[in-house]
Amino acid sequence: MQLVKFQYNDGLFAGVLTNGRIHFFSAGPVATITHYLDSGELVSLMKKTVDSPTDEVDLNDVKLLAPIDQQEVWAAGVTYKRSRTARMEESESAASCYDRVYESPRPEIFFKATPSRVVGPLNGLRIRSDSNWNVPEPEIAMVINSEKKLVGFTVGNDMSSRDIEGDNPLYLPQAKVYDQCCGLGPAITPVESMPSRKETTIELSIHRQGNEVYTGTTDADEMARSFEELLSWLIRDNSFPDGVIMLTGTGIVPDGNFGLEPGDEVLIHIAGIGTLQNHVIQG
Ligand code: DO4
Ligand code: MG
Repeated sequence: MQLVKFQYNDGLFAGVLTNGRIHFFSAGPVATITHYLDSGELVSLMKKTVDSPTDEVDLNDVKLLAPIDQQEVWAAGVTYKRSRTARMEESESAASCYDRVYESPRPEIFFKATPSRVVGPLNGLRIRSDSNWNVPEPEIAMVINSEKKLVGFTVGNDMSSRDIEGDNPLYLPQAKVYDQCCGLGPAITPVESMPSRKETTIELSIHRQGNEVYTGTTDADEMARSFEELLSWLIRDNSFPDGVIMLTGTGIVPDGNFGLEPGDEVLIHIAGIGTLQNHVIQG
């Protein structure tokens, strides 16, 4: 059972996805998910909805939307060895910063996106007009409610301009935050339904003109920090009245000079959640 936001005919709805069918919430058609994330009884509300005779619709007949209302999106960085190595290679001047932050008690945490900068499944993710080297970053995204409690997970794509970030670490916000810089979806899996960290595999594949031009894989167990640890740093002296989504860092960075091109299709699959697919557009 997963929580989804979707468009059906001309309306926006939230509901529960199970076995390829979406059940509208039993409270009647609602367009937001925050209430359910904040309820303290997400799984039982979802079960109640599936078990009650409410309207339902086939997954193939709707357009899934990014599972976000008014939440800010934040991100952690350099939480996997692969990210540390790649960052140290791309930025000679900041190599020691990346090396140190991987080992330090305090993680790297940065602001990633407002909801208007987030795109959902099958929508276009942007590469900046002033950048020549861009990669997707496939990341497990924690869904945290307004009580600062981790309630679920979704798939995140932390699009990054590596040439801008590599030029000077002070350019990080520009390499990370811009229109259509973040992908989220296709659904939220409640914490209780996620596989173990080792079984939470993360796969990235990139297709260009019908050919697979990149593929990579890792799993959540490769992450150097726990989800709880990242969350505890994020919420320190920070309130999130609408809840917050936190990307947990990438463990897959393509080698060498590989960069995205407009028209590429990016597929990120995370076990227990599903596949987030987006195409790439140039700003
Ligand atoms: O420090 C740069 C960003 C790191 C990041 O986004 C990641 O490791 O996923
Ligand atoms: Mg990242």
